[in-house]
Amino acid sequence: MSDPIRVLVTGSAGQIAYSLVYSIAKGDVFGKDQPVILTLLDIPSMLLVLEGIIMELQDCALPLLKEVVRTDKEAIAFKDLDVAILVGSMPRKESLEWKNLLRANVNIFRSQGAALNKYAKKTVKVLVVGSPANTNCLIAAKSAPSIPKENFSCLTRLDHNRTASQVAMRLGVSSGNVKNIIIWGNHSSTQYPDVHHAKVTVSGTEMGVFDAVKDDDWLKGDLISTVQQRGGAVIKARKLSSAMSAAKAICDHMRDIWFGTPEGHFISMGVYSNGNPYDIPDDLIYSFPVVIKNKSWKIVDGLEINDFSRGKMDATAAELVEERDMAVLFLRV
Ligand code: NAX
Repeated sequence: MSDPIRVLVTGSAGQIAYSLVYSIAKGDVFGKDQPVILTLLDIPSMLLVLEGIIMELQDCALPLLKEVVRTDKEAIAFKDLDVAILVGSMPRKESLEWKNLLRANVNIFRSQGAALNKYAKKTVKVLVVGSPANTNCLIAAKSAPSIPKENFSCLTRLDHNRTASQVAMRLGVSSGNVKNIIIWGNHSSTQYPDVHHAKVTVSGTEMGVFDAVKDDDWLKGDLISTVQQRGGAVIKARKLSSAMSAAKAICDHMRDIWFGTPEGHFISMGVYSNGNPYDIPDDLIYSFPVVIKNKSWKIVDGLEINDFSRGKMDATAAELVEERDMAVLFLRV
């Protein structure tokens, strides 16, 4: 068995982390022969909750789990990390204006980026989940100049999985038969779930999703709005935001970073936009189609973009530019 890797989950007293830490500790992400040392970071008032989570992890009797550390201190949490999954962020509240929410998150992710810079391994892989995930990720990356920007990504895999599942349900096939969905842009309601390049296997034959579904209005209308609004729909029904599906998406995302994407498949994740082949502005964390090999991602090049897609890709980019510009202003003060 190899040496244990150090994995941090922030916001670990929260509801996503409750599903996530179990999956990591039982080997669903880094493999069945990779021991892990888990660090759980949350705010001071949540330390007792973390105590309870540690007891439960112990009671799971998981052979790959070598140690669990709970802390509210960045100097402990970020030390020698191989992987950082940043889930905790300032939650949205009706009383909190969007600008002030962004300001609070800039402060959290600036501080955590600086802690990564100071304490983590330079090879650390950082996945940002806490909303607004793209901009939080950009701030963390900017605050960690000694770590390559390519090591940072943000989660849009939940949106990707939601799209695949909607298409699969529409055709009555398994979601495993759908591949190469793209989520472009921001993890927000401006995101663009794009199935122009997606493939589905129906009765043993692989074909384009447009050819299989034969309903362009649905693919360019209700499918997109359903995915864009899905988080809100889950909250309305469950009175809580998506947690199990978010944890599953985090596992999918990190497992693909660790082991690579299968030949002929691409997936969606928010990555640094500099030098991208789709004329998206530089200096954003924007969700693109990527393939991953040897723990490095590459944006899939050469996909044909029609006018419909172009408009939606640019609209979500404009929102990210606005978020970034405001966040960068807060960084300076
Ligand atoms: P919860 O409110 O259940 O948990 C958040 C946890 O973070 C709490 O325990 C809180 O104490 C902790 N926290 C707050 N500030 C912290 C800090 N500075 N350092 C460490 N911990 C801190 O939220 P949960 O449902 O788990 O969601 C977590 C985040 O994921 C939210 O921001 C949510 O909006 C975001 N999501 C992002 C998704 C994505 O696809 N990118 C999808 C799922 C989810 O909505």
